[in-house]
Amino acid sequence: MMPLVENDGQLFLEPGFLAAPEALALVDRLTRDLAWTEESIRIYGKTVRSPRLVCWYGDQGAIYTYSGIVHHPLPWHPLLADLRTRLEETTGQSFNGVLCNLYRNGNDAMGWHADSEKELGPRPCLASLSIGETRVFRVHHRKSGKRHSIDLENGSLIIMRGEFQRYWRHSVPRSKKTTQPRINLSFRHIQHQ
Ligand SMILES: O=C(O)CCC(=O)C(=O)O
Repeated sequence: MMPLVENDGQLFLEPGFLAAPEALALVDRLTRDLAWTEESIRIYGKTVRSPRLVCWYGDQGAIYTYSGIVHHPLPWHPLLADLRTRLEETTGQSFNGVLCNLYRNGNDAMGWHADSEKELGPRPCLASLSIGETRVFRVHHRKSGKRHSIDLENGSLIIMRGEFQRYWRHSVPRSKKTTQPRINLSFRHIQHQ
């Protein structure tokens, strides 16, 4: 795996974690099978539609609150369960939930944030798999201002771990030229409190 960030947390990239045909077949199946939801979020006192579809699958009890909404896990879809096993073997970490994001086209996006909810613990390891259309993943160091832009291609895997969520923020900007969908599956471990 290629280290792209090595200070104040780590970010690793493996571009071909899934072979392209498998990854594209997964986009089709998961687009049809998963319980995609459009959520509303409050920004500066206004309620707006979140610019992507989401769902949360996981072990019973892996309850995750993000964007101010409590998410109870849906039971594992067999394809997500299979990916979890493969990612646990690759990373040596255990995951009890997966946040699924569907970017329907280039108008869907994710704003700057860190995955720093308290139930992920202080130094979470996240395994984040991208399938479908290539999108840019940006990272930005809160103190030094250092930035990286990474093309996340169909089948690519990134691992974020250590202090990464504390020091770095990340985003997926809108992309005018993108018309095709992309799914991101980020496997996480909810600590029970
Ligand atoms: O789509 C991506 O690659 C990033 C998703 C993300 O930042 C998140 O789910 O917190």
